[in-house]
Amino acid sequence: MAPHIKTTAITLLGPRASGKTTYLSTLFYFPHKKDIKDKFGLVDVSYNKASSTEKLTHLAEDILKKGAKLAGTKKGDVIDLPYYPLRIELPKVRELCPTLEIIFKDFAGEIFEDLSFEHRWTQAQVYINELFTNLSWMIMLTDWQASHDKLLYKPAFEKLYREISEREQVNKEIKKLRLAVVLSKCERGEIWPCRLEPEEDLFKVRLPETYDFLRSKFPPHTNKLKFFACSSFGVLNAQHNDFDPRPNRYISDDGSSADSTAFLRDPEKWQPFGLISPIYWLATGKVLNDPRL
Ligand SMILES: Nc1nc2c(ncn2[C@@H]2O[C@H](COP(=O)(O)OP(=O)(O)OP(=O)(O)O)[C@@H](O)[C@H]2O)c(=O)[nH]1
Ligand SMILES: [Mg+2]
Repeated sequence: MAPHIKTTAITLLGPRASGKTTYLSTLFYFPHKKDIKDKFGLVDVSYNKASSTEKLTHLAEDILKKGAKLAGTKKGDVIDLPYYPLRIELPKVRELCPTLEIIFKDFAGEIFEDLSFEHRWTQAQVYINELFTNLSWMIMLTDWQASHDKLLYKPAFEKLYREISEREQVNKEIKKLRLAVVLSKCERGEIWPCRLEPEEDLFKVRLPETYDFLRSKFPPHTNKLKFFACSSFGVLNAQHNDFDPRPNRYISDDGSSADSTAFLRDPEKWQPFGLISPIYWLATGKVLNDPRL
């Protein structure tokens, strides 16, 4: 029988502005719980109000809904890396595991980028031990230009893989490591129709070098790697299937980069997509059968 509660610590990693902190704040805020209640029961995401998590929900209120600018996460000191505990109740997935207790550690994007470039590895080195304190990694990517695929993502994964295989030799626990690789901001028109089969329709097609490398090292039968798509913003009217799949996103016209200034177009229709699926798989090794979670 599946255990009733699973506790999992997750390392959240990915390049700058890939949407990691926004993902966490959306997850904590969980704006669409009433909309998915009929199918899933009242999914509850709760957290300790006194902890660092309080500021994540402010972020959802003040920045995403009202459009203030979100500052990137600072690299900071290894011992000061922010971590966020939360509990997710999934009343209607009883046959698997209805309660997840999760601790997220949010790594600044700069750290992932340090891994990509040989001359910056010494800077990354101090954080690498910290990555391995958790055996569940969620790696969030967002761009798909060939240059990112080849020069940013693949080299970072090569470096991480080398570390994983070296450490496995001396610490057998590391064989339990699982990687959820997530394409974020999937409300974008070109990729929204591909969100349901992210491995085949997004990663294989849009990020072929990174995909081939990862799959060659972590073949499907190992169940150590899975690909996901998510969007913290979602589309308008998502509950009516694809009736109005315009991105629920507004990009300010003040001339600043779209990467750092996107916010919600209609906060009343906030329906994020795919937030819980990668967490669930990391925690249990099993797939939730509805990606809206
Ligand atoms: N379109 C869209 N934009 C998003 C989404 N999630 C985040 N963003 C925007 O992406 C930008 C970067 O988001 P962050 O959450 O700060 O990214 P990060 O990965 O934490 O970045 P670092 O802290 O620098 O590593 C912000 O302007 C967000 O509003 C999404 O689901 N869709
Ligand atoms: Mg951040």
